[in-house]
Amino acid sequence: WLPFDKVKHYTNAFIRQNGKILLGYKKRGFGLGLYNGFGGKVEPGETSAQAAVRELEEEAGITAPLRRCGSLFFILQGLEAAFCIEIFVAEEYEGTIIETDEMGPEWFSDGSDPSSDLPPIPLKQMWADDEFWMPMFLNNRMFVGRGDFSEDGKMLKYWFGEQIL
Ligand code: 6OG
Repeated sequence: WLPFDKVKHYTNAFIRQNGKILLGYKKRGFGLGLYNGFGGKVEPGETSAQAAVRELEEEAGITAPLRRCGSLFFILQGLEAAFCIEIFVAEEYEGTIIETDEMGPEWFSDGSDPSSDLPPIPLKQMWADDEFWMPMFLNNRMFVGRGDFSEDGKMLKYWFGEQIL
């Protein structure tokens, strides 16, 4: 049973390169003050892959050959629609990374290079679901998951799993 039967589609994109991962510090709107990949709402007539490329360019100033690596489904108490978020990744990009009104981009260590002097992925300053799927993501696994959030942003119930190939 759910209090609604509508869903909004979003994208979220990460760049990983040489033991580094690019995150953005969200400066406004939903998820303010949290680090996340770059993304937003899928517009009418657009595929999620097109939206992922567009949003990365709007929020970080770069283009990348993004591919989908995961799918997340969330319900948040108090909202009128569920969220479906497709996660994308690329190992290369074109252009110069810029700070925008929405996002402050920063590189973090993805943990694969112990001698890296970059900070580790700031899971404490990210959405509560991320610590469950981030290990699969960092292992280059495809993943799917669901999280049910309370109105004040706590994840009450969840399930995350790796795709069997
Ligand atoms: P705009 O405000 O830019 O889109 N997003 C979430 N990401 C994670 N990992 N967990 C959640 O838990 C999320 N809720 C939203 C999707 C918001 C951006 O934030 C992501 C979008 O990339 C509930 O339109």
